[in-house]
Amino acid sequence: MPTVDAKPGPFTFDLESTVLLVIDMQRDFLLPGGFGESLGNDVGQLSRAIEPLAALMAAWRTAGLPIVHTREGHLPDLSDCPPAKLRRGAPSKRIGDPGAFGRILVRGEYGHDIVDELQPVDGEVVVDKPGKGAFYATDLSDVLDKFGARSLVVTGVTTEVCVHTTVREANDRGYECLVPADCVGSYFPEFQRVGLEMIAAQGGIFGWVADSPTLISALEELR
Ligand code: C5J
Repeated sequence: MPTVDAKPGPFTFDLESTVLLVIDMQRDFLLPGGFGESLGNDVGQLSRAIEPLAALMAAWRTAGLPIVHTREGHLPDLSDCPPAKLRRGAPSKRIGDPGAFGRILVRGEYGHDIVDELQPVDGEVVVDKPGKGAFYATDLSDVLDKFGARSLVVTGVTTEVCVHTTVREANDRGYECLVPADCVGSYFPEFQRVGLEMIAAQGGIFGWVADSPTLISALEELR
């Protein structure tokens, strides 16, 4: 079984039961001129994760391992968006409002979809989620059961919001989670640092943190 150097200690995983989860690498969050930037965020803090994540996904596919993507967003009639979430933020920049890439975080819109560099390939599952956590109101548990997953490599954006919520949900469900630090991103450098520290603190209270080159090397050594 491959083992990678990680914090708080080595992470060993079984190739037969490990899924790469790619959280919300959507244009609305990542593209210049889009929703994320319109909120005053520096999208460059997120886009720096694209290249390492693309390399990890390529290595994962070469190893024949499963990748599951998620997208945060809502039905066009917004019936799956709680009023409290809908009211959040400045008017004209709320979920469902027209944005530079279509209605903000609405399924089927250009901005809701995954950035070109990280598009799923045939056979990869895409889970649409209305919340921050990928398990809430989705069939992710069933999808992971079909893959026999016990360990998850969790990547994507944003580190302290949807990645963290999903890692916490997964940890409570008994999955062992590894987060490659260079494959997750936050608009806020401080949240990125602290978010990663929180995962590995207290002996790995939520999981493990490593770097993607270490993980890719572990996969390549098996070939
Ligand atoms: C946010 C996410 N930050 N995918 N969504 O609203 O982290």
